[in-house]
Amino acid sequence: MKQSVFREDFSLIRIRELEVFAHHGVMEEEKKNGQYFYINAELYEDTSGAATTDELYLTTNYATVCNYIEYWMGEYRYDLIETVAEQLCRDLLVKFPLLEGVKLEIRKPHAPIGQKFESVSVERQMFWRKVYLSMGSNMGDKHENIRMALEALDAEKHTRLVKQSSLILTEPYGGVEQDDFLNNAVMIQTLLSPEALLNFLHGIEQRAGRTREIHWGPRTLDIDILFYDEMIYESSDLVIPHVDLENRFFVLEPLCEIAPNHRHPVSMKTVSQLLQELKQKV
Ligand code: PH2
Ligand code: MG
Ligand code: MG
Repeated sequence: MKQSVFREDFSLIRIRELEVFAHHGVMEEEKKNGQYFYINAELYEDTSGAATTDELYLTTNYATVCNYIEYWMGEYRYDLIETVAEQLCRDLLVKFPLLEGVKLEIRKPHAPIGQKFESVSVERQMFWRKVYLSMGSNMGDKHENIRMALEALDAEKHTRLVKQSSLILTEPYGGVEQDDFLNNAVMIQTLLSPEALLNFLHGIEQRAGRTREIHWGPRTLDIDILFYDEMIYESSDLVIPHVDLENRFFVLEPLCEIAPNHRHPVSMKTVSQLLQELKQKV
């Protein structure tokens, strides 16, 4: 999605030096008296529909955005302009659904510091990230577990459910004797970082009554991150792309239904190619 911003049919709406009075700051006098802030914003979206039809409802109304920023800056009080930039990016992306990304500069020319200076500012950009997930359940009410997970994903305002595959029954993979799984794949958009998304997904698993006992054993609900944009990421508890996806029918089959042409960022093979290769291996 980040790349799509640079496609030719993308444009951006730019707001320069929007003046708003607010009370963000670390110093007591800043909190008490307030000061003027100046905001520069770049709003990324596909404006081609609006541009060809001349219809306002097909784009994001910059007047509404300016009003919202003014309201928002007055409504909250943060110590740091870092926090202001972060939270305002997030809230703009949630509030204005056509936006794919936002870049904000929060400028504070009257910050109370001893020296003469022009201004101090913080810049932050944030985009909706495209993420593919795999879900599986082989204990309890399997359909209900997956339905609950889909509902929870959609209910979180920093995550949007975009596409889902059909549900398939699969034989257990990995050598543990256990009941068949119900599996699917979904595409979401999210503003959460990989680690924050993982935490959120663990919370959903727990709500379904997941306990972590046997490795690869029966579970009420398992949600794995397959791809996160084109990111290649490794930490002690998360590896993206998923390390074993190319060996798993129960992942590739539903994924191929919703994203046959999506490319693995390391091998650069499409999902459909990976599935064909796995079929030939067995
Ligand atoms: N999940 C596992 C281990 N084995 N087999 C199938 N068929 N489906 C799964 O979701 C699954 C599995 C570990 O997460
Ligand atoms: Mg798993
Ligand atoms: Mg898991």
